[in-house]
Amino acid sequence: FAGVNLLTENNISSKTPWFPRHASDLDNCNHLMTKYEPELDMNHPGFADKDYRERRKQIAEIAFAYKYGDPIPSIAYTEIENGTWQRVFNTVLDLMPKHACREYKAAFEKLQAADIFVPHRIPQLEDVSSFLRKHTGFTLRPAAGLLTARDFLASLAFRVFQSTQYVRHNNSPFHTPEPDCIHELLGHIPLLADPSFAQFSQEIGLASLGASDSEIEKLSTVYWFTVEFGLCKENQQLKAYGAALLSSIGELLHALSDKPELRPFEPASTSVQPYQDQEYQPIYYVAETFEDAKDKFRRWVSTMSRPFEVRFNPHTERVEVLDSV
Ligand code: NLE
Ligand code: FE2
Repeated sequence: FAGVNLLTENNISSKTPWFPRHASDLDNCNHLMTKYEPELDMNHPGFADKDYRERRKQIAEIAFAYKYGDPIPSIAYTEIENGTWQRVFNTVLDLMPKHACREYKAAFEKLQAADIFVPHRIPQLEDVSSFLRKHTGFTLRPAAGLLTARDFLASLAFRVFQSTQYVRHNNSPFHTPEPDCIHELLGHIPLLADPSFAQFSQEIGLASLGASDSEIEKLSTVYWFTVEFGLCKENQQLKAYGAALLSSIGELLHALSDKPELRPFEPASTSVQPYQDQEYQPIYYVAETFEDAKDKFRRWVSTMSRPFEVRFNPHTERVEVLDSV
């Protein structure tokens, strides 16, 4: 690292937004967006269901109390919750062979072999976290709901994925606009066990540390159109790798129909494409491969304005700040 100096705290301009330096600082990265709270949103399927709202509160308490280093508490999921999981799980089993990318399928099989993915019960986050740690060094933290983009992306820099633990309402198993543990588990977990994809996820996170609000907006848009809703090619055929497609049969079939518009993934234009998060997407972006998406992403990130660089030290779980060269 000739020509690169470690910066001290003082070298970072006071205009730089605060960001976590150690994985334990993620205890402060749990700010929620309130737009999907069943309590506040009349259109939420749980709005009129008092028991459902109580249950959500109970599970949210676990995330609020959670501190770095704690094991993630288990949840005794109800029969209804396990039933919702089973319905979604079985449809994923049906559609995955034809429509999911190869990396997803390979990791899915490993999760089945480890007895983590089974039809009749929702996997516990602690078991999933140990599984991921062995494959890519990713771990999970429980999150109470949809987090701000800045907090969520920051955790990825540490190979930490903040995961919800509650279950979608049993009235809407095949599509929900907000994240829930079925989305995290069936959508995100398999690819977080893939080394190339894990690396891509971490790089988005690293780019977000100390970034301006408008850059955070661009990075979360890239995240939206790749990690959440991305399509890729395999032998001339379109496959899904986006988590929100793989956890929602409704949207997966829509994405692969002739209805939406498909565009090639180009970070400069993808990052400024407005999107909505209530209904199926009208536009999807297609990556050649994860490696190609990563290369394009790296080139684009290097044009961002941040006056320093960061690297993650996995031995100390610390982010080191470096002079730009
Ligand atoms: N629409 C997805 C699903 O139903 O699983 C969740 C999206 C979370 C961003
Ligand atoms: Fe997600």
